[in-house]
Amino acid sequence: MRSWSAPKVPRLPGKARAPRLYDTGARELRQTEPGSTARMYVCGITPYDATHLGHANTYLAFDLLNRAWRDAGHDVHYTQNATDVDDPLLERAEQTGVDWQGLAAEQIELFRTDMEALRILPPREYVGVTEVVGDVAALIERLREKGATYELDGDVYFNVAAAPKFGAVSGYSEEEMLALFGERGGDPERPGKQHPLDWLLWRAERPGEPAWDSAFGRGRPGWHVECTAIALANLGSGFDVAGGGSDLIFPHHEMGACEGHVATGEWPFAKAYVHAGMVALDGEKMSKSKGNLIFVSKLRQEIDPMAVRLALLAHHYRDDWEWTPGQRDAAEARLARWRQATALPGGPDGVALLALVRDRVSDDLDTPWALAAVDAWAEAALAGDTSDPDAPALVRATVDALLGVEL
Ligand code: 5CA
Ligand code: ZN
Repeated sequence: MRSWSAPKVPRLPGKARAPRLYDTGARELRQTEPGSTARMYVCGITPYDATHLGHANTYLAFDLLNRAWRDAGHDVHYTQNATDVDDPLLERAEQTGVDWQGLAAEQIELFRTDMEALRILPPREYVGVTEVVGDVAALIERLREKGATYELDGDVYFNVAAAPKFGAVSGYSEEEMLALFGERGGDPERPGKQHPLDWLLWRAERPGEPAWDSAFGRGRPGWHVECTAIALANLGSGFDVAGGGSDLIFPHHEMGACEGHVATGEWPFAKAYVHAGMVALDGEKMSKSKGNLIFVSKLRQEIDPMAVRLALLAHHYRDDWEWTPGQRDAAEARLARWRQATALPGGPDGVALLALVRDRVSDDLDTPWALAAVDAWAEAALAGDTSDPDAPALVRATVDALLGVEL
């Protein structure tokens, strides 16, 4: 389906090194080593409610990576899905008496508008699952041919015993896995399964639910396999980064990695698994199911979208944090200060600031420090150091290209 429109990214003088990132699977910081084209898959929204600050925080993290890779001279092939058929979407449509396809289309459109306002670079392929059900079914067929699946009352399951790398992404104990699987859309207690952690690949048609024809009868794809199929079709296996929020470490990315491995025989499915922290409100993770949300669409009507971006950038992408109104005031004040400083006829050394921001961003996307460096530059400029007449333009370009903030 249609992606969204791309903001212009200024080219900066010189070249950065490719960033190093915390890889959840390796459990340490690792240098990314993309080829001339870096390949990235980021899990997209389940479109049943508007984009909240938690989503924005996650997509912003991978936007920073996208920008850092480009600054290091790489092209970036970025793919994202939208889970436009799944239980929570169908449930919400049913509760509110609206058509599920209409609800998904409307929320995806709102998401695009939010992403554009936040100047998030668009994916090359933005793929709704309903567009590629045939590809997903073909992948399940491959898994079946490898002997990794079984049927239970018409549903098709992945047999965890067929996945030699199971556990490699999260490193969680079986006890932790069982608890999280139950909380995050899994069915550890369903009778008849061969193992409680076996996961659904294909759900047979239930009355009133959307369904597609397949070699396993009419039904719809399970969650994890959609992302595996979309990533494989567009990026191939061994792509550079699979990303999402930390709530996707298990089961989603664990199970997806195993599907990719078993289907292709190649490991790793993604070279690095990278996860953004969770944004909370009133002490709990922001989530559509709990309803404790700050919507991007609402916030950006109240404050400049660049202040929304700055509020998010003030946190390290891997940290869990809680939204408070004070952060919005601080971000607005920072934006105003930066705009004021870059409107001056000169400032302190702009080349030095570019080097600092590049250095911080390429070190696991350390935006709090990058922001502090720009703050110090702006303060010095406002205090009267206007020695470098080229600095304001270069600082604007730096902040735009690397942090996505248009001053
Ligand atoms: N459609 C699936 C991924 S295939 C999904 O998780 N959709 S979602 O709408 O629930 O979340 C979209 C993205 O936002 C995911 O990467 C998720 O990890 C992230 N996310 C969800 N809630 C938060 C939160 N409170 N803070 C940070 N990121 C979040
Ligand atoms: Zn996903």
